[in-house]
Amino acid sequence: MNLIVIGPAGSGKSALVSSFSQFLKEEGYDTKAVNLDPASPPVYDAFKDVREFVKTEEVMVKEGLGINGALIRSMDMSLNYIDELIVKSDFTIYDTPGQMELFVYLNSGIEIAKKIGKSDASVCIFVVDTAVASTPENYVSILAQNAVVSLRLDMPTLTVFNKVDVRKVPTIEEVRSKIREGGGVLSELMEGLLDFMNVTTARYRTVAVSAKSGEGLDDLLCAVNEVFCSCGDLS
Ligand SMILES: Nc1nc2c(ncn2[C@@H]2O[C@H](COP(=O)(O)OP(=O)(O)O)[C@@H](O)[C@H]2O)c(=O)[nH]1
Ligand SMILES: [Mg+2]
Repeated sequence: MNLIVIGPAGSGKSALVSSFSQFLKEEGYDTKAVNLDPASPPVYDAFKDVREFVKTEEVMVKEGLGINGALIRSMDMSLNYIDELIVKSDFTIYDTPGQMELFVYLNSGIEIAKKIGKSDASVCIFVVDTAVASTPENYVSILAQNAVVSLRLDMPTLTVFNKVDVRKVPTIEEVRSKIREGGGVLSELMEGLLDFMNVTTARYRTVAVSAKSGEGLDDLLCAVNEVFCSCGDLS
């Protein structure tokens, strides 16, 4: 099975790849971590690393590009090596670039996701920093972003709230009642955006983890299995 870890910069994608792959190994699964971020060396033991082929800092120098141009160029170049970066194991966990826009909005990012998706049963783990989801405005924005990721990557997507060692995840009822308290035009918009939840897994359950303390990783494994079962990919 493939797990593609995606999410806003700093949400803890790489930290989660590290702790979840460690957790799965300890559970006895053959688990491999793959780094698909050409701009950052992995903070875990990567079985494959896109930086063996493409390093963003070198692209900047060689092609005389600024950081944004070099990131885009690096993604396009990474696509040429994707066949060498896909590995089969019980769980292969793919870490993606810090800036999720690179993966979600660039054609090369989408092509990479498609190639991974074709190689085995795949699920996207959308990682959210719980602190960022703590206001109703931000919570609904995150749900909307999550829906965009599912649509763009055409893959089942699991919403995972990270860093719960720092802050508790608000319940959907708490978010809804805060929106209603707020009143006004924006609260109508926000309540409408809450419907995005229906196209995300936050609708079924909240997966709350801490990549730092390891809390909730067992529940994340259950949630991953549930996604595969509901998609009919797990016999
Ligand atoms: N407290 C806490 N910090 C975390 C957790 N996960 C990641 N971080 C920190 O958040 C920052 C960004 O993490 P990183 O994995 O690099 O994020 P990425 O850009 O999404 O790959 C780092 O300073 C991590 O140490 C967590 O579960 N709890
Ligand atoms: Mg990272």
